Amino acid sequence: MAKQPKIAIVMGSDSDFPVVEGSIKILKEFGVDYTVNICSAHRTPDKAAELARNAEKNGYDVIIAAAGKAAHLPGVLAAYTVLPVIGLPIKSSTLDGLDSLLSIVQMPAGIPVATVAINGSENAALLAVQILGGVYPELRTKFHEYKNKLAKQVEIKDQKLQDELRGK
Ligand code: RP5
Repeated sequence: MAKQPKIAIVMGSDSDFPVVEGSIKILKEFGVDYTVNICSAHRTPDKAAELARNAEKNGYDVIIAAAGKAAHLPGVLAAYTVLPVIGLPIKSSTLDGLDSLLSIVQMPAGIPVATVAINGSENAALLAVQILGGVYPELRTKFHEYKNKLAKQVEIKDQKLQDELRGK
């Protein structure tokens, strides 16, 4: 059987899960297989290294890494794998997620992490699907459909607004 697309979602803490659920929703919508694990760059550094080292061998195509505060998880995973890593900065309580964003986005040359917006979990999954679309044509087709659906939703909203403005 041909290899199926698979995404590893890794989060630094269970407290990140409410945000990560946005990624899960998108992956379900696209029918992409995924796993979700808690793994901290600071509290379980060996596990983080092992997970990233084995990700390719375990059939993953892309890693989404969610982390908050001094958010080193995406960068650490990227250090141990050649798979693309998408960093999802979690909004923290004290600095509104700016700490997470800057910790993830400012990677040194050679070890990229594709960083999405603070709490941008839908976009993290969408970007992962787009990357997979380069390898799995059926996902590219689904992405065309997804964008068409988005555009239609905007058109419906615009029509509704025009109707309201005309007092219909
Ligand atoms: C990070 O520290 C986690 O990704 C989380 O966003 C943040 C706080 O973790 P907890 O103290 O809630 O476990 O490593």
